[in-house]
Amino acid sequence: MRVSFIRPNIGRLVDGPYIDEGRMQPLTLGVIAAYTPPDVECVLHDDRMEEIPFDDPTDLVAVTVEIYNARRAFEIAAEYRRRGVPVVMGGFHPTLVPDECLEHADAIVTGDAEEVWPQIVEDARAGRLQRTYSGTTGAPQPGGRPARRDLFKGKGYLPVGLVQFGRGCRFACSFCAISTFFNRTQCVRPVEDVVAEIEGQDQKLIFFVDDNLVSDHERAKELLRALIPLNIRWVSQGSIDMTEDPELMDLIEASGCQGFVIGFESMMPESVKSMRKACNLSKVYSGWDRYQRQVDILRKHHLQTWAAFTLGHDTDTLESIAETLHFAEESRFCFAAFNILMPYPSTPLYAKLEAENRLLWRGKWWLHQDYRFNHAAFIPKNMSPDELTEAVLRNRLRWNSLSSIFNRVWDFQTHLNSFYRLGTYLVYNRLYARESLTKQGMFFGKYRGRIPDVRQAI
Ligand code: B12
Ligand code: SF4
Repeated sequence: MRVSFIRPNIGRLVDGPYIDEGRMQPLTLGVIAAYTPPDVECVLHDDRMEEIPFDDPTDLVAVTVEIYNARRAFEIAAEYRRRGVPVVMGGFHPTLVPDECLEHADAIVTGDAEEVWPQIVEDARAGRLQRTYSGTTGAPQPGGRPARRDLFKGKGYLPVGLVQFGRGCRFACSFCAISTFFNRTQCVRPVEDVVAEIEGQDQKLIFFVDDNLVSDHERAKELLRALIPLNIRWVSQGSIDMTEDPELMDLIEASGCQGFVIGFESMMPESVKSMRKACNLSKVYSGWDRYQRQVDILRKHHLQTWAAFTLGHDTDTLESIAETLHFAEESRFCFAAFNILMPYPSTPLYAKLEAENRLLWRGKWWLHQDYRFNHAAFIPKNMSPDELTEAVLRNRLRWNSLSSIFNRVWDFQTHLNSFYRLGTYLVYNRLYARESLTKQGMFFGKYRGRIPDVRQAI
């Protein structure tokens, strides 16, 4: 028996792929493959840079689906089902919007795959696939099975090893799909399993794909103590409240951390309150400069921060969005993501906007043929949807300009602290700049025509 694992891209040109330059190993599929019965052959197709060989013989297709690639995932599923091959979908989208995915798949899996996947393969083998399988949401990779990284070889992924310590997060930000999916909890693996999985790789840089590595400070400390002897460099995602725990910050630095993706979201305390982002409402620092003091702590520990912002909250204005750019430049962040606030189904934000009749694209922007990546999908309070799209794009264009990259590099605590950090700053800033501008305005799914040039847009 052969199972084909598919990672869909956001979209695809009719005459070739949109090449995703920032592509990372699809850890999700490597993990599910590891729980496949050993007599089954596993193959991996990554739509981000390869043609999918629809005519190659295969017995079962497993597609991982997020909201951004749902339209493309449904197109891929239709190709296989037309050829009589059953398709199973799993991931965030099938869990949060199951009925929609059931229209395009033979079976869907909600929650985690590890416990239910072996049964699904056996059911497919016996020709008795059920329509829905419910996985629990617990600690990743029970039994300590490492991901099937052999499937990633030769595909041209970035030289970064992806590893997961835990899933979920204890906070309940109103726009975030994580807190719905994991019900405001975080489940972590035994530290020794994580260490063994890192030791089994030849990567020098590890990306912990946790939603919030420091959701629980004490658990995080256990992991960090075990990382010190490994002498690795690592990056992850984490909440800014980490800066209020000096022991945690010392361990983060000592264990080889290069930086975190941190959700600052907004400069406006009212916006932060309205989105219920408790981790950003500091217990220690108050006043307009609270973020500044926290940023200084990150810099003191030489961390190269990737700051993430969600723009378009009800208290945001065009001025406050411009102010976000100013803050990010002043803070000399290494990278920044200026994201339009997106209504993800099943979140409190989505329910609120739906109740107020403010959703655009009939509430299903991810399926609409005219919706484009990084465009507003709801009616903001203090500006029009187009004004929001343009204001966020303006920040992104300015941030990715050569002059901004040049001005931000002058920080001896972070980017100029070592040749390695300077190299990271220069190489990845150019790569992410290209990547973020190429994706801007992409249509979802298969698209015939030219991709709009965003630089003309404003
Ligand atoms: C790492 C990561 C990234 C990495 C990419 C990694 C890669 N391999 O390419 C980076 C940082 C580049 C990234 C980018 C983006 N990401 Co991202 N990412 C993640 C993150 C944190 C972890 C994913 C992961 O590797 N998990 C580890 C694996 C082992 O677990 P898993 O994916 O959870 O899968 C388990 C189950 O879901 C299930 N399952 C999943 N797929 C399937 C398939 C089958 C067949 C079965 C049976 C089961 C199954 O079983 C798995 C094992 O238990 C997730 C959050 C999360 N917790 O998943 C967000 C997440 C998937 N990302 C998200 C988003 C929005 C994005 C961006 C669009 C952000 C942006 N605005 O630019 C971009 C672009 C994404 C794209 N499609 O191009 C959202 C998607 C929201 C949604 N409702 O779908 C998530 C959920 C984060 C969030 N805060 O909401 N991301
Ligand atoms: S802290 Fe981050 S991961 Fe946790 S709920 Fe808020 S946005 Fe989601």
